Amino acid sequence: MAPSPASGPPWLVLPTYNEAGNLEPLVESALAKLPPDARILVVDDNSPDGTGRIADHLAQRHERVRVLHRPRKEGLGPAYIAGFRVALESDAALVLEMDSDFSHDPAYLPRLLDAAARADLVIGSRYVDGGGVSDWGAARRTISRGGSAYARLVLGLEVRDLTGGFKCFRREVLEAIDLGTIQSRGYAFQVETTYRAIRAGFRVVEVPIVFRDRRVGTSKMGGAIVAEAALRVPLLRLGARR
Ligand SMILES: Nc1nc2c(ncn2[C@@H]2O[C@H](COP(=O)(O)OP(=O)(O)OP(=O)(O)O)[C@@H](O)[C@H]2O)c(=O)[nH]1
Ligand SMILES: [Mg+2]
Repeated sequence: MAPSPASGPPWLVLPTYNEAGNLEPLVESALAKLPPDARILVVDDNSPDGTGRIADHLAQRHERVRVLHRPRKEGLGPAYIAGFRVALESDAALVLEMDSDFSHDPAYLPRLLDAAARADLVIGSRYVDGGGVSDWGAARRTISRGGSAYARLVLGLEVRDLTGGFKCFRREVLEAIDLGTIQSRGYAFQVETTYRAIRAGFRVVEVPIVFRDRRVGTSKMGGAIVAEAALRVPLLRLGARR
């Protein structure tokens, strides 16, 4: 493995599928919150609503914005892995991930970056003091909280928010966790990356965030994604035993 640069810019990876109404204000807002050398990489899976074209316009306007176009929707996991690879092939020292629908407020980006000075993986967490969820009804809250508690129990972890997708990885973590063998596509992807990082001995810190409902557009969350997470979590545990 090539030696890692001791320093380099942060890269923010934004997965998009039909986020035409969110992407431009989100990118502008993130650019304003990130340090001047940061890069943003939009990973679009050929969104039918033209999100990919909006991303291309943003890349023309801002030198700091790049776009990775993928041919078809394959889920969050494969999109993130492809984006992480581009950031690692470049000069990223830190790789941030967040949803592209304003559920994750770009105002928290500096908080995640600050915490990365004392951790290898920072998680923007709904389930630590000061964190929370606004807008959600009882059913969605229960699924999310229950999902994190279930994964924590099965995997024997102390992390409170295992399914959230607002995270900052130090380059060394992504280099160590063997991205090529990750098969999770939905929420399970978030659980799997954190589990692998902890098993590899990296230090994880949670910082509080308040999660809001998406600003516009429709959710891609569904029963299949929840079922995948429920089934994959015990498989992760079994895989680690072997
Ligand atoms: N590139 C890519 N992005 C995806 C895919 N599925 C979801 N996303 C993006 O991943 C982020 C999270 O997906 P959401 O649909 O918001 O799912 P969610 O946040 O679990 O559900 P809501 O809370 O209802 O919004 C959003 O930015 C989506 O556009 C995919 O298959 N490919
Ligand atoms: Mg969302």
